[in-house]
Amino acid sequence: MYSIAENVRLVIALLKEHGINQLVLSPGGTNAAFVRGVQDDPFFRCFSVVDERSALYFAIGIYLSTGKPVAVCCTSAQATRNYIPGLTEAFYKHVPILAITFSKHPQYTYQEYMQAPDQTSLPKDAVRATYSLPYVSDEHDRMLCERLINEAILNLTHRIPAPIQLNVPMLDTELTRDSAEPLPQVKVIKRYGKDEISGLEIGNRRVLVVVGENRGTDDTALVNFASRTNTAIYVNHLSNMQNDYTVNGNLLLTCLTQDEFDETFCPDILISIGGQTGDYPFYHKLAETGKQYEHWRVSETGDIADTYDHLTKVFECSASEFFSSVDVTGSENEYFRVWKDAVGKYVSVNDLPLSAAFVAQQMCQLIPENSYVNFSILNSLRTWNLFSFRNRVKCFCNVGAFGIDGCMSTFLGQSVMVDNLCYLFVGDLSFFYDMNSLGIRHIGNNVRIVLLNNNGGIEFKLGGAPEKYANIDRYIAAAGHFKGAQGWAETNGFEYHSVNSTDEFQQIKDILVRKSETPILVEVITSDVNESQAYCAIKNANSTPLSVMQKIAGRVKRGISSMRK
Ligand SMILES: Cc1ncc(C[n+]2csc(CCOP(=O)(O)OP(=O)(O)O)c2C)c(N)n1
Repeated sequence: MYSIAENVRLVIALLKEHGINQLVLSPGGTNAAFVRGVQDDPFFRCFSVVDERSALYFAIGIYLSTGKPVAVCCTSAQATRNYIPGLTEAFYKHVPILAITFSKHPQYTYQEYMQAPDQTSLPKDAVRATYSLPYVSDEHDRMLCERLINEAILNLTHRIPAPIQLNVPMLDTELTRDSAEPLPQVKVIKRYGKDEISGLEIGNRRVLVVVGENRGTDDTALVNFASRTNTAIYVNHLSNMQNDYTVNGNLLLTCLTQDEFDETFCPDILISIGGQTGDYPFYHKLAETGKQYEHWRVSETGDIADTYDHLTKVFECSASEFFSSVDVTGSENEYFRVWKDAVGKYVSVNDLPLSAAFVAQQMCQLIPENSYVNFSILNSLRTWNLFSFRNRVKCFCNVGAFGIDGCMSTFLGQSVMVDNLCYLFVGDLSFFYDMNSLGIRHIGNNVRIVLLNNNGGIEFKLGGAPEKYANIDRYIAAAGHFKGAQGWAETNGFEYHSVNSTDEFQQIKDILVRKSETPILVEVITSDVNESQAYCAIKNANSTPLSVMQKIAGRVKRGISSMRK
């Protein structure tokens, strides 16, 4: 019998999956739910030590004899404090002890409730990290809990062994209630070093490599890997990668239904490299699929980032090391062709109204080779990812933290260090937020700013009903704040142009790609209705009927996936 508390059940299940079976248990009430579960489970070897100070030192002794991580467990209130001396010894001795502490539900901490002191305030040289589990009320709590327990256990032996705290909150009403239900199925995350890569089985499984924000990784090993496996490489502008196996699939994913994606495009293995993708369509399709697939993350820091809730393996190495070490047997690459065929069906939409999309459609054909292109976050990036550049350019966006506060400063900092033409496509709230940066005196003549002034944040209205726009404008999209950039741009030495129609933009666009004596700012005056119409027109024109997708699907022989989420 195991406790009905889901966080306790997950801890026990994952201790078993990670092979941690040596437990030192100290008596108490709040941790009794855990103790009842492990004491009768033959997987565990339990030791009872009453005094928590002694229990921790006892656990150190077990580790010294076995070389295997040890878990200790105590109740709430003063018990955790008494782990501190032993944890301090373990910290400086590099002993991997998982201190599983229990606490009351956080609602009760600092509320003069009985036995509810803060359990997560251990000294910094007692544990390397503290993981506070949530009380599990829904599926999101459950996924967080699962990931944190995996992460805590992996952190015990990451590079240099160390003690780790895992705190489990409990409701008093659940302390004594068990259930005959077996332990839950859990997702186990494992971390591998570069020496553990060869021997991995890829076979002919469908591999989707997704390249997040990237500034010039050598893709030789990746291309070689893709040429010998059933692999497609998903990129967007921030991937800054283009080779024989890349597909810019953002428009496709924007237009596909989830069923269409699941049926035809969902991989068996997703391998992520680079930073954030900033790609919402990609995220939604991969996170919301009903299909089972494994996510393997390749990261030099070995950090556990379970972006799509499917993470099973983390490889602590560079992308080149990973792709040159994986054993590949040679496989027909039908998966890449499925993506390529679908992406090849894109339709270009004529007669877009004046909008960010219209500007992107025009400029993607014109921006010269080797230019630097910056997008302000969200809408600008989303729009540009629907188009492909004719020439090779370098793309950037502040997708680290998605602030509208510093797009222009970042862009200008970059521009002063190069001679190449540098473009920023920026919305009005982002532009005016960071308008002081236009006064930076180092700005060069290579700067081209295209300000899409649609009177507020279209982000919050896109795809919504126009009759609701006025209500959104008041405080959410923040319309009506800024009156135009001409004065400020000219004050700061910019050549300024205002554009009010598609014809005017057509007439002026060439100045953006020519050399000039000053930096240039073009302000495109548009509207929320135009923006929304343009976006929907592109989406509608490229929404492929399911029947066509199913024909494509018929050509795909899917490998049988033995994996579970
Ligand atoms: C510093 C900061 N504050 C608030 C936000 C929330 N936010 C995200 S997008 C956005 C609107 C951006 O509007 P605009 O720059 O005009 O671009 P548009 O969406 O109209 O293209 C806001 C306020 C943020 N990302 N960063």
